[in-house]
Amino acid sequence: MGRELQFSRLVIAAYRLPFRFINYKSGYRAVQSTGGLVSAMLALSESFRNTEGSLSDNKIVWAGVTDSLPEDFNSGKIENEYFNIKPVFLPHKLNELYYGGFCNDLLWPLFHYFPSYSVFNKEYFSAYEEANHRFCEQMIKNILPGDFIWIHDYQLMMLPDMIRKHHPDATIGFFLHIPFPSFELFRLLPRHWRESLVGGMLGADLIGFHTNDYAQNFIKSVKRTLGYECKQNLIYTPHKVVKADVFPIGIDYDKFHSASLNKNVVGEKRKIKALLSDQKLIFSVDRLDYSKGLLHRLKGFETFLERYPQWRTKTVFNMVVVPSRDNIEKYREMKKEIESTVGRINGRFSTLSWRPIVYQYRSLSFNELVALYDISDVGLITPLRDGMNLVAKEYIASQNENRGVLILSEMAGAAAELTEALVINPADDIEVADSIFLALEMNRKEKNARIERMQKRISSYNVFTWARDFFDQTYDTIEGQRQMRVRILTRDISSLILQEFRLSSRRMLFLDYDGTLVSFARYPEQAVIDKHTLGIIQKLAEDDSTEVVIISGRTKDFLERQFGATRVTLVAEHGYFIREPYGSWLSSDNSETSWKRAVMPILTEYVSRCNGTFIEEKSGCLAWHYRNADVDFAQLRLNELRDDLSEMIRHKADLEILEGHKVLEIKSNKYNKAMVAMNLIEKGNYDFLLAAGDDKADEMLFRRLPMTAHTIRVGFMPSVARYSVPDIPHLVHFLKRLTE
Ligand code: GDG
Repeated sequence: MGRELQFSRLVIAAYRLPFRFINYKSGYRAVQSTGGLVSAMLALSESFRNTEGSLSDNKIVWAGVTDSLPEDFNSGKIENEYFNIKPVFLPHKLNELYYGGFCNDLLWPLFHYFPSYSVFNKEYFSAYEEANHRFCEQMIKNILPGDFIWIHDYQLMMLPDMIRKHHPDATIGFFLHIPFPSFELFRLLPRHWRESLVGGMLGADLIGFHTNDYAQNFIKSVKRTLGYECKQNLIYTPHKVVKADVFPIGIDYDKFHSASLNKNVVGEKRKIKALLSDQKLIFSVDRLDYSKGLLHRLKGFETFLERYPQWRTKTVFNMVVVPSRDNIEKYREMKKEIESTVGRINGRFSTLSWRPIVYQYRSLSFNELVALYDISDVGLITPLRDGMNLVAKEYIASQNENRGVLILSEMAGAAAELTEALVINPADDIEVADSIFLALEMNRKEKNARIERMQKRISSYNVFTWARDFFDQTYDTIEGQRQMRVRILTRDISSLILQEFRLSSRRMLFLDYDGTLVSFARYPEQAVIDKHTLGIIQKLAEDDSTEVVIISGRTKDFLERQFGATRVTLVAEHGYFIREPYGSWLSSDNSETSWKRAVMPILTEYVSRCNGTFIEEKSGCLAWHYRNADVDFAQLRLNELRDDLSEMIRHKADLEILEGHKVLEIKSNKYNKAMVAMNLIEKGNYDFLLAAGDDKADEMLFRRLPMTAHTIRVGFMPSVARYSVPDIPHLVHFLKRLTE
């Protein structure tokens, strides 16, 4: 099963514990809970017990909330053969505001696309933060080196970063079990909440989602909320690279597949068959929740009875609803509405000997559940939104007689994998009705072929492969971070560079301006150098044996205003103009710039086609800035503009496109930063060279400099530089050390 486990213990944080504590007369007893995550982890823990080697403890350590555990319960050790429990006590009021409030009154409906059900309450957010803190306290008391920390779901989105602050080198994975919504929904949250949730998740090394859509929605929210650079599924935070990837949760396939042959299940099946006579059985089971589309499903079934009267009396729909949250008004109302709809449909179509819907509000035993999965002719699983939906996978796994047809909502994460199901829109009652008809009429050969294909998929990517895939990807991400960290300009490395700097007799420093010495601003003229940084540059440049070169894409007038009074060499417009210390500006390129007349209308067109963008005209170049435009829309227009310009440039061999941070420039290709720098270096006999920069133009310079040069990239993006620093303050701090 893939690579060896790399951790010595698995430590889980999830809202719900894998036990419930029940107060019997004889005292409290821990009773194993069921449900998606617990079943998955139980299966995993069982597999650990059979794993030889690497694990120091094959019990899973699990932190979760409890409010029913009595104070005098021996909280030092709560464990069974699978789990070692670390309870997180939340006072009732706090839990109400946190779990009942922020989690289930706000995040649950919002992330399931029911924004009108969402309640935005400041107290909820404070409680969420507080509860995540309490989890953090419990976790940091228990974490050991070598642990794999796996945080689960929407109740704990702030926890990864909280733990990271205490344990910077911990291995942390986060998995979201529900959908991550489109940014248009996520942005309904107040800005600070958004930043806290997304920033909190980014404390993990790997963030897992069920589908690519959810992962992409998350990445977009990161870009829009925190402005971090993202390339494919990698997110470049100031401190490390985090991966957002897709891990569709699996089930313990063999458990379901073999259970349907077990004699107790066979007994259950026989009982059901006896009740049905020759009728076909349609089956559904869900928790009571508005996301499950229960009322829409009933409407679909009613439409089926209307449109296909030949099937009346020959089908029974067994709808099982598992009690959940029915202390909440909205759920109670929904339950009433379901019951009255069932009553109405039964009243409308029943005969003396036949009732179309058998509705049950209760939970089923495992044997009953598997028997119903296997015996039913149709599995009708039609949530309006669902992160994954394990019932759909369990239904397929339990098919032994290969007689069932799965009708599955396209809004369930499972639809991305179970493509041989009849995939429907749950809100379209006619489509639901027609699919039921199709399923009932489907020939055996086709049913078998569909089931077999789906069984192949879910038996190979089961809950174990899912977890192993998640662990492996986390370690791969950490390996990637490590490779970058080798290059981080640590204090030790900078001390060595400093020593070399002091021992050298002629030095040249190339410093880019925007993104290297000064942060980006909405408009270029607003990004002026601060006194502190300028003071450091002045101090460095005072020394006759050090040449400081400010090498930038900025105009000469702008650089003159910032550094006019400083003894530095200025290179403007990527090398179009050069000014030696206190000298006058010289142009390195005298070629004509009439091409600007042809390019300008194209850029103007793109300004009007993409709101927030603007043109900057310089002497030898034109720049299209898109910093202030919508990120994704600008990316679309950027791709089009690049194509348009490339087409034009093909006929003008001496032009090139240069891409920087949120800017695209067109200039002559007869000069660039690297060429200018090499010319300057050739003029002197330098024994110390250093260059710092943050974008593609600087990369060209890094590549051309001799191997002995110290090259530093600002920000953790892939780079040819020898070292990197996370941000501008780190670089400025390093430069300051050179002056000391
Ligand atoms: C989250 C996401 C995602 C249900 N009724 C009975 C019963 N069940 C078991 C099923 C299944 C589980 O509960 C429900 O599966 P879900 O997929 O709905 O999982 P949740 O934990 O509710 O929700 C969801 C999941 O996490 C996993 O990532 O798929 O989208 O919302 O295993 O078998 N089991 C028994 N009797 C019942 O009556 N024995």
